[in-house]
Amino acid sequence: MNHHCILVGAPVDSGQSNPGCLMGPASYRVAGLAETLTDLGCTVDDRGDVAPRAPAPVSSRNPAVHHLPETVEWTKALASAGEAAMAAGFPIFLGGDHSLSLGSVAGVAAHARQQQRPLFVLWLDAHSDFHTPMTTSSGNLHGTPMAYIAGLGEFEAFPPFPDPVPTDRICLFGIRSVDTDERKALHAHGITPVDMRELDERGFVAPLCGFLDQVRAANGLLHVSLDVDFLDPSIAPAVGTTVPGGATFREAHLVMEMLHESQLVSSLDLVELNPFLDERGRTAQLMVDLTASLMGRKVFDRVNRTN
Ligand code: 5AB
Ligand code: MN
Ligand code: MN
Ligand code: MN
Repeated sequence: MNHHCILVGAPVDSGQSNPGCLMGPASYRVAGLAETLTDLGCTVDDRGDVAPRAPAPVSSRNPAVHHLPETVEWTKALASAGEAAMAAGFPIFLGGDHSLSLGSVAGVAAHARQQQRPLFVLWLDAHSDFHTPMTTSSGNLHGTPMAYIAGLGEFEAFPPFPDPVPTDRICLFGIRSVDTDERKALHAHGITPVDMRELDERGFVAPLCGFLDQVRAANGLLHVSLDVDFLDPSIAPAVGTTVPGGATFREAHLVMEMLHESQLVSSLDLVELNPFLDERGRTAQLMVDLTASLMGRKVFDRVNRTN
C-alpha cells in the first residue's frame, strides 16, 4: 500500500438536493485529516479543491434529472485529477456527494488500464447506487455511479467510462436500501450485494475476506468508496440519506483495519458528508478516524492476519 497520500478536494453537491456536501472537504481539513495521516508516518500532498469548468448546456431525456451539466463537468475534472493522483500516490477523494465517484473512479480506472492491472471496487454504502440517468426517479445523480462504473445503461452527456469494471469485481457492502429498478438491474447483471441481512447472519469478516482474496489472487488494484450512510445514523448523523441499521462503530473500524492488513487498497473516496447536518463535527471526526484505521492506526501491534 502506498503511504504517499494525495488529498483531492471534491466539493460536489450537484448530485443530490440537500445543500451542504460542498463543505465536506473543508470539514475533513478542520478535523485534521492531513495531520492524522502525517502522525501515522504517511506523507501528504493536499492538492486543494478541484475546480470544474463552466457547464455546457446539456439536458436529460429524463425530466427528473437535475444538475446534469454541472455533474458532467465534475466527472471530467475529477477523472483527470484522479488519474494524475493515482500516478503519484494514494488518492483520497474528499467529498462531496457520491456523484463525485463518477469521476474519481473513472480516473482510477484509466490508470488501472494503463498499468494493465484489473480494478476492483468495494462500495461501502446503505444504497446500491445502481440507477442510470434513465431509471432514477429522484433525479439525484449520486444514486448512479455504480452503474456508470460497471459500464451499464445510458449515461447521456457523460464521457464513456474508460474501462468498465466487470460485475464480478464489484462488491456492494452494507446495503439496506435498493429501489425497484436498481434491484432489477442488479439481478440482470448477476450482482448480489452483501446486504445488512447477510452481514447480520455471517458477520463482517467472512464476506470481506472472500472479496479481498479475489483481489489478491488477481493482483488487482482496489478502490474503496466509503459513503457516510454505510454507518449507522446514531454514530454518523451528518448525511442527507440516513437509513437505520448501518454498520456500528466497531464494525466500521474492523472493515478498515482488515483493509489495512490486506495492503490491497489503492484509492479511497470519502463521500456524502454534509457538515451542516453534523453534531459538533463528530461525523467528520469518525470519517477521519476510519481513514486512520485504513492507513494503519492501531492500539496494539498484532500478527498480520489476512484470512
Ligand atoms: B447515495 C435513492 N436510491 O436514487 C435515489 O447516498 C437514494 O450516494 C440514492 O448512496 C442514495 O434517490 C445515493 C432513493
Ligand atoms: Mn452512495
Ligand atoms: Mn448511500
Ligand atoms: Mn447519501
